[in-house]
Amino acid sequence: MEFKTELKQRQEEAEKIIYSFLPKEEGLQKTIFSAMNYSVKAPGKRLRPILMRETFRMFGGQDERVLHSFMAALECIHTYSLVHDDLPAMDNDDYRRGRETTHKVYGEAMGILAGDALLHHAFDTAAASFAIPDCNPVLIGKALKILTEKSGINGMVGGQVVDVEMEGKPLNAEQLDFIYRLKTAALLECAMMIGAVLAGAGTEEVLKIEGIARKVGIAFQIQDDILDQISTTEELGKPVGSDEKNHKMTYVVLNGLPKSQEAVKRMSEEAVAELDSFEKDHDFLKELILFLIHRRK
Ligand code: GRG
Repeated sequence: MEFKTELKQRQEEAEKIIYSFLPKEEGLQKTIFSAMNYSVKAPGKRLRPILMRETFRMFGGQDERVLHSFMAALECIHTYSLVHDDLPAMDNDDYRRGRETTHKVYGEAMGILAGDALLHHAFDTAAASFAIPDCNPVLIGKALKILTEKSGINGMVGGQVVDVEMEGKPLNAEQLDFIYRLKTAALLECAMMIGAVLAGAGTEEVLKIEGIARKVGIAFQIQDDILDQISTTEELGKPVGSDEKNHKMTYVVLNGLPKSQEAVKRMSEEAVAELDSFEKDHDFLKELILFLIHRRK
């Protein structure tokens, strides 16, 4: 099957799984359920759940029931971060994934609450997997720890804090690397590490996967910066030139476009070479990482 057809199929499968964990829009608080579902159902790439599932498969994972809970949980956390990132107090963006942002549709207070609700829903969804018959509670515990760490103060939130604090200030390469590693790469590390853990991979293997995902994540953020400069709002589904508007120092500002494009390619290829060294079946995962080098949205 052609890669793009296969990717679309996996995105559809991921969406079906994720949507099955979303709340019903009923009850007196139904506005929050509706805002959560609006945010998650906006057409995203579903990269993190797909990476999780592909890594799970690479390590020979079979029973996907627990995995599905974590795929949904991670997409809820990612979505909450986007909803909060778009708020007036942060990037103040009106469009995301080709639609009006959550706070534009539901108001700022409900935007904040929808992000909060998605974060809680994520952990509720992941923790509920302990009740799956014949599950392995030790592996679920390990996966929960990764989910918490990578999304929290030593992961995504920590990176966002430094990003916000450093706005309009000059940054050196080391500081920028710190922000990219925490703000963006941490959730990709989370995806691939949980996939590996739930499939029963060993500690050394999970550590190696973390390093691989870090490279993919940093390359992904640099490509995000590149697209913010060279793409269009129509193609991206969100405003371009947002980094300049927010006086953000990015890899592209620091190193220029050609060097940034080179870095995306180099890091992605290094990640793929390290994946190859596992000598496990990972054809789609490999193609996906290489596809991200040239992604247009
Ligand atoms: C705690 C108040 C509070 C806010 C948290 C942590 C945070 C806000 C924001 C995270 C920072 C962020 C948005 C990082 C950028 C990462 C990135 C490139 C996101 C876009 O990911 P894609 O392209 O999005 O996978 P789609 O829409 O395809 O899912």
